[in-house]
Amino acid sequence: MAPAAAHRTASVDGAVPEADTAVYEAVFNAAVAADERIEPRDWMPDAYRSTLVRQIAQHAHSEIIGMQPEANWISRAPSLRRKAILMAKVQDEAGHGLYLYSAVETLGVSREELLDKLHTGRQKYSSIFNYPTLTWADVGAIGWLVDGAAITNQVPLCRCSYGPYARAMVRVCKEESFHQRQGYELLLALSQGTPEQHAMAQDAVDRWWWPSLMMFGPPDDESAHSAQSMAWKIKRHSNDELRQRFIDICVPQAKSLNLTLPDPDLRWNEERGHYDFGPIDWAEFREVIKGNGPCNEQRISQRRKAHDEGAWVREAAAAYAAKHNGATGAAVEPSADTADMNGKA
Ligand code: BYC
Repeated sequence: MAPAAAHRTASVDGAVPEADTAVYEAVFNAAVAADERIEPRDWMPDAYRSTLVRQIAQHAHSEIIGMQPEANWISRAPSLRRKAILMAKVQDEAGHGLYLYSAVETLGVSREELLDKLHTGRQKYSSIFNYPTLTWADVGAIGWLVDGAAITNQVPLCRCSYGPYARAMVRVCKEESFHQRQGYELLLALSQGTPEQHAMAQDAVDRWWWPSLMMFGPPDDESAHSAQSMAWKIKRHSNDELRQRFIDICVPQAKSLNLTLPDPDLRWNEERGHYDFGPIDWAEFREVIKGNGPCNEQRISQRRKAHDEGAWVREAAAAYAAKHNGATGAAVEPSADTADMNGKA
């Protein structure tokens, strides 16, 4: 067997003979350089693993915390059609959380541990979800701007070097694309409606614009993890590159919506081939990620409550799984009383 293939896969517990570590590392680096995917059973440096756990966990937490601001409007959606669309969107976010928690589990961390870290503030979630949804137009602004920013950030993650994360991103991006369009369409309807509706849409965009730009993370010269994550091809572009790409996409879309963006410095720069934009309030960003945003406390206490109230579902699912798998994990025949639930006669 060629050295590359022989030194790609670690033993089941991830251990390799110490003397071989340098060889395994060289094989890992060569695989990353060749744009090959790293898979769960492959040897990987501890720091690569912990960087992935940090980023994917933060991403998963963002998806499930992100359900809250929009779920706030399900009961007050202005029509049955809007309610059905919003419910589907919020359910999609729960699904994204599940794909992403599964991706982190392939790195050897249990879901219980991840949720505990979220609930105790030891892992972060996106700053954007600490802002309140004050009017119905906020649902549109979140779809257009927040999901739009998410797509801009996540499309390159479909090419992330870690296989399970990259594959989860493919489906997430398809669904985010629908979310972004529903937000745009909702804002367009408001913008073309009564003067009050137009004003409501404008107010929502004014409030969500700057926090959406902060979603991409701190400026490159303050981004602690970007250089290493890009070298490992976890991230394919820097925070500032993606932020600029998003701004360039949004400016013409805002014009088509007949809405303005709340930045007097926004103007096309012929030389750069990009829009220039005004300063971002990084002090606000730092406060929000420290836990002092408008809704941080509310989001975490709501999450803990949902988790506690869901305990009986987890217990029932575990009991059901144990009944079918047996204590050893071996497959057992379903008993008569649950056979119908398996679709077996
Ligand atoms: N919010 O070195 P940096 C969604 C932290 S869900 C909070 O640049 P990195 C949606 C960062 O963690 C959208 N914290 O970090 C859901 C680090 O702190 P630690 C979520 C942030 O990882 C429902 C420190 O700042 N998307 O779209 O290289 C409904 C230094 O940052 C933020 C993802 O999670 C922030 N905005 O780059 C609708 C995408 N930014 O960990 C929509 C995946 C930075 O050292 N994640 N920090 O304590 C990424 O692409 C990258 O993690 C980031 C940050 C670009 C976000």
